[in-house]
Amino acid sequence: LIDFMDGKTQTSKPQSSIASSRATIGVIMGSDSDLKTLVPGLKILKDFGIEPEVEITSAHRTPEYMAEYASTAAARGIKVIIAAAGGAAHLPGMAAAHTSLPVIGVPVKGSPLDGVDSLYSIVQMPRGVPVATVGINNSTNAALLAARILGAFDPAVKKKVEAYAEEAKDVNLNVKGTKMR
Ligand code: RP5
Repeated sequence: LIDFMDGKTQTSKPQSSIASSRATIGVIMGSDSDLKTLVPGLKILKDFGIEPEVEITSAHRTPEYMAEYASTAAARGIKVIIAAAGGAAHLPGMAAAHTSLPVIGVPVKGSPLDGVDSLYSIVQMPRGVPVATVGINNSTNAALLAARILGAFDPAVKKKVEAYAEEAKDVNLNVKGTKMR
């Protein structure tokens, strides 16, 4: 379990069983080194009042735990999974192979290939096993996309998504206005 706002992990060891929570979004990552990349997205979820379930589940180092996590997520009440990984980034795809929930992949920039390796690993899924892939390190868009999916069924979340977009519009107009002067 991760104290994500501090960007620190309490443990990176695989859990033998997954604690149940009332989370609707599962955020998983291949390593605790991915956590800092996810913090902007986690902050958005927090601002929206969405408490995610945050776990380290490596497709390579802890494959059984990764499979257990993904295959039991829907039964725990999770509606969307955000999965971040760098390098040979198999976690989002493997998670998608173990669940029918929507999976959003976040390619993490970390290797000498600057995240392009991760982007290609995540985006090039075989037909039939979709992963919605956001830009390299773009946990913000992953969180917003997850919130939009929840918002399609939850009017309170939809309102927050719309308010965020309105605020972004204002900020953008103000920035542009400043530049033009
Ligand atoms: C991937 O390998 C992880 O998602 C991480 O981005 C990358 C490097 O992991 P560490 O060596 O930093 O643990 O599986």
